[in-house]
Amino acid sequence: MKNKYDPIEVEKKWQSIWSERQYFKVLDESSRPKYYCLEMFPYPSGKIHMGHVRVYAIGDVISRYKRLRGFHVLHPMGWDAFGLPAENAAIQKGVHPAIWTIKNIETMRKQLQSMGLSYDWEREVTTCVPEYYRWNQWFFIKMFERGLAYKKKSSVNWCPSCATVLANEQVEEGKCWRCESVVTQKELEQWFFKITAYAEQLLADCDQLKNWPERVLTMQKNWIGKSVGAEIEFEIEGQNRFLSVFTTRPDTLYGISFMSIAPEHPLATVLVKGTPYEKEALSFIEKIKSEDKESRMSETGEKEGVFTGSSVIHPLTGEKIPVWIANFVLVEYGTGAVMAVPAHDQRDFEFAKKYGLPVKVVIQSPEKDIAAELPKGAFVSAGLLVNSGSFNGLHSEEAKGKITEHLEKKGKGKSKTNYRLRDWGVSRQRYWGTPIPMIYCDTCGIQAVPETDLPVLLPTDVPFKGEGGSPLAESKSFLDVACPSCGRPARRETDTMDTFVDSSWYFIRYTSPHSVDQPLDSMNGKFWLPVDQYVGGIEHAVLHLLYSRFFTKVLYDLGLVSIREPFTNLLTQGMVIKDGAKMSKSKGNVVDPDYLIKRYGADTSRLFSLFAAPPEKDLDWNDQGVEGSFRFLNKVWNLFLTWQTALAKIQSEGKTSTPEGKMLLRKTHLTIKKISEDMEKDFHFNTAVAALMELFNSVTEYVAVPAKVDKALLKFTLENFALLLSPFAPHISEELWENLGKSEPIFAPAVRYPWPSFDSAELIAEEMTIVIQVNGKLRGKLEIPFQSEAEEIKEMALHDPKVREWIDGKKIGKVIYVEKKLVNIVVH
Ligand code: ANZ
Ligand code: ZN
Repeated sequence: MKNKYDPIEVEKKWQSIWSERQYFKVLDESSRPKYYCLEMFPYPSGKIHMGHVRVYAIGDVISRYKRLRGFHVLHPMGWDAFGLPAENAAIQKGVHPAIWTIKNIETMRKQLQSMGLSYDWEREVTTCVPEYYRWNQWFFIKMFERGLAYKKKSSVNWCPSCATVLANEQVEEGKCWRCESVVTQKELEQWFFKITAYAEQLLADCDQLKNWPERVLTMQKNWIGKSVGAEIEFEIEGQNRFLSVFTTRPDTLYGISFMSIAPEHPLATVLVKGTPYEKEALSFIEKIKSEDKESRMSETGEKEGVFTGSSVIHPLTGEKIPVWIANFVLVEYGTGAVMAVPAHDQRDFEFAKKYGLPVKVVIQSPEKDIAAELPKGAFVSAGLLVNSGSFNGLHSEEAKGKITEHLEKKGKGKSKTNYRLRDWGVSRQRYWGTPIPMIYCDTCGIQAVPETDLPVLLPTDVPFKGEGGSPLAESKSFLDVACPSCGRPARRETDTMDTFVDSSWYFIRYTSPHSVDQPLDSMNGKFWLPVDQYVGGIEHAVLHLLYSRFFTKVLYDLGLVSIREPFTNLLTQGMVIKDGAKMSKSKGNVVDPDYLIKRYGADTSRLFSLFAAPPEKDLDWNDQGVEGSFRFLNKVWNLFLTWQTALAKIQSEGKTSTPEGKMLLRKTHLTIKKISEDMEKDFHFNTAVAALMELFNSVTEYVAVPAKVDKALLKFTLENFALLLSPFAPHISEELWENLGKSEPIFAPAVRYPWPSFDSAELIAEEMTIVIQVNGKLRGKLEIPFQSEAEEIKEMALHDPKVREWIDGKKIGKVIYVEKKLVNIVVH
């Protein structure tokens, strides 16, 4: 062991040993229990940042710990390699996206390797290579065949000056990122995945995800947004047509004072036709259509509308109800039309106030007079029905069912469940993504590319101008193809897939990364899936995690996997914060991991990021903290160094005779217990590291008088120390371990499972004697376990029968406990 801790040297040494001996290469079979630990793979932007260091350190601790516990651990890494930045770089700098991406991957792979992460690099998956994306295409075709991939018109962001479709990320405050023209909406035929067909399963199976953060489950459930209610038909006056609405409050049916429909509703233009309101209404429709949906829907947004000039007939009372067009009604949700009940819905209330429409109370609160409260706003809670004909007096909940039943009998309505979830639009008018494997033939229509012709390769002869439509349409060699049915000239689809498709199944591909003729080997899938522990950012709480769940269910139905849920446990790590803000280039508060690793080493960087906060909380960066972790590892190094020679020939032993030795032994077992528990439960790595630091302090105290040291015990303690430290700071731990005379490294994939176990007998230390005094006079004694807590000891003292004779009937004042010595009870 060198005299001075040199992390660079130690880390280089152990990284090459691990990799030369292929310690982390993992076979697809084992007699041991499997454990699949996965961190979300990165986009190859070119450089890792502290967020990466954090998430990959977390995943590595878990993987290494599980390995030491005897699990057969799959811990892979790859690249989410398609996407916009590569294409933007091509437009701006003229580098081909493939070259840019591969170069970035190479840099980032080196950076990750310098962190000493225990990946099986032979399983590396890169999504932008044909060997991977051909399976995206294959899944697409399978889904197309089952009606799960389909085409429909939908609006996209359009820059009129670049004449190009823009991704949402390319729209900055409503303007084009390149030319700053105002972005408009354009209707295009686009491909969709029918995720809505799985809405109910995706919702119901949330119950199985017991080890997902509640917050993520709530976001998923809200995103799916199940609403139970009724669809009700309203006859349009004077026409032989019906306007259908979706409502979650059929109990308020008697409180309708108008109808509101979306500007995009197909009946909107029909209803205004020939009425005096036609002109005003049509210009309103045009105006609203161009507005941003989010602000239209927001609670605080201004409610606006126009009267159509038409009315519908109330299905139960026969009253005439005016129909309005309103900006806050969305055409995609429900039926795109709403029965407005201003007394009991806040948006309808604001709308009614603004346009002077009537407000009718039909739900009465048992506590207060709703009519009197109305000026404050709508009464949206449940209550008892009033002004509702034969339904008066019923409670809202009961009335919902009764009224729906009644409407159903009359053929005017039925119960209905709606989901907020929309189908997943996967078409992108971009180059750097998976080509959608479809062909258009004038004679035969839309055809899937025959499976034998996969992959449909991305052409290389495409100019990157950032103008015009889909870049793929510029490549004649790509575009022209023979129709697979009739052989006549046909055209290829030029859209590419949303890159979320790539990341929806990469965790499955890791089980069979080299499979050539199928997306995965089913035996491997059976062995490894599901992922036991997934680690990633909360920003993926909805899209990525929902799409992955959807893909898993589709693949299950295709008979490709035997799991219905991909991730058993989910850990969402917090952000890395500095000076009160998330680290980012624009804030100028970034800490460069490369610098950190060169200056302090990977072990210090890992240790700090694990120690500074529990994984799921934000981590506040501070440079002193890094220094502190570095100093700690230095002290550890020096202690081992000091004892190296003295311990060289000693056989370690977990028992001893001196009281000091016993205390240290107990501390060691307590630390093993504490850290093992922290690892198993909620991954409290920060407290685990703190416990290690405490153990270190105990060792330092113990060796302060070298003559009294029991060397066999010290060796035992140091061995355990190195093992306990190893998931967090693996390189230095291997070095310390080796210097204790161990020939086999800690992480050798061994038959032994080196994680230490604690001896509960050692935890129950010998008893200690505590003297009990009452007002300073000796009145009793306690023989109690050594590690009893202060509160517990005071309680026992107060209940001791001998002591009770002196304190019963008196007023008890202070109870003072002097550590491990005495309790003094003050009575008056
Ligand atoms: C009458 C009513 C009375 C409503 C009342 C609410 C309270 P969720 O829970 O989100 O499903 N709604 C229906 N379709 C809509 C659309 N396309 N755009 C905007 N709003 C729409 O909400 C369902 C409720 O939202 C429905 O129930 C409808 O208003 C409105 F006291 O109908 B309700
Ligand atoms: Zn054809």
